[in-house]
Amino acid sequence: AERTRDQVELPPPALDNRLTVHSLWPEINRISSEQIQAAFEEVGGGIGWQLFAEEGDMRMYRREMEVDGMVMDPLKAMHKVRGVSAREMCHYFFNPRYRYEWETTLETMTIVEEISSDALVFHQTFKRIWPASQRDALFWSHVRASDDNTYAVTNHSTSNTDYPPNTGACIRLFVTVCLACRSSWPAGAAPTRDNITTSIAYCSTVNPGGWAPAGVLRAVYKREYPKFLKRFTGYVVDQCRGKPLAI
Ligand code: 16C
Repeated sequence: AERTRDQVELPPPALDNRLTVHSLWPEINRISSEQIQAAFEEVGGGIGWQLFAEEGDMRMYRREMEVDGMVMDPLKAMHKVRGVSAREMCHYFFNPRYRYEWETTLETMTIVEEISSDALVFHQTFKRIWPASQRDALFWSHVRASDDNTYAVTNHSTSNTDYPPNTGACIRLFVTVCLACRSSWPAGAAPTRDNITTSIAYCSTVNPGGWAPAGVLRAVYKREYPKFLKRFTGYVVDQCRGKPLAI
């Protein structure tokens, strides 16, 4: 029973019809496609990407960018994880049931709308970074299969009249995040936990939505992004141990 439940909730291999008739669909489709394509582009020859963290197979790059004195540095991270599939990675990233177990910046998470099995709208509040005000975010999240053995989750800020920005203690921030994963295994062999490798590309752009000291912000993300990616991938490997591989 345990196995059946888990399998049923894995990201669907094709789009859910309830999503494609929703008013957000054109935006969700366009932004997800753009993000997934950009995620797999190499940073090697790209202009302005600076490596700021490296550990094992993980590499993190950022581009320094300020708009009206606010730091909006785009981030791009690459990683390789053995023993789990792209679909499993995206399952744990997308499904809110697991979020508090790996997301350490979170204070609260509310599901604002269940659009379909592959799209949700979330309101989240984050831990406060001293001396800035606390932040919250409202974003849709969509998981999809793209190419062969490729799954991706895209998160992008949206609005909702029930959750107006900047009314309480929080300043609304704006986020575009994409976790794109591609699995591979030796040609001619069947995929197993022992021979599968998943390449991960994680891209994130956060607009802080209001003033926050640049130095503090850069110091925080240099510490928090590597911490997140190591913790999240380790979490998925732990969760999948002993379970049948889901491709
Ligand atoms: O992608 C991640 N998580 C997803 C599910 O939650 C989702 C979330 C996106 C929100 C990303 C913005 C996080 C802002 C956190 C601010 C508080 C940090 C507290 C630090 C502890 C004391 O897509 C994984 C997200 C990993 C986030 C790493 C931290 C990035 C900080 C960026 C700077 C934010 C500016 C805040 C202005 C005060």
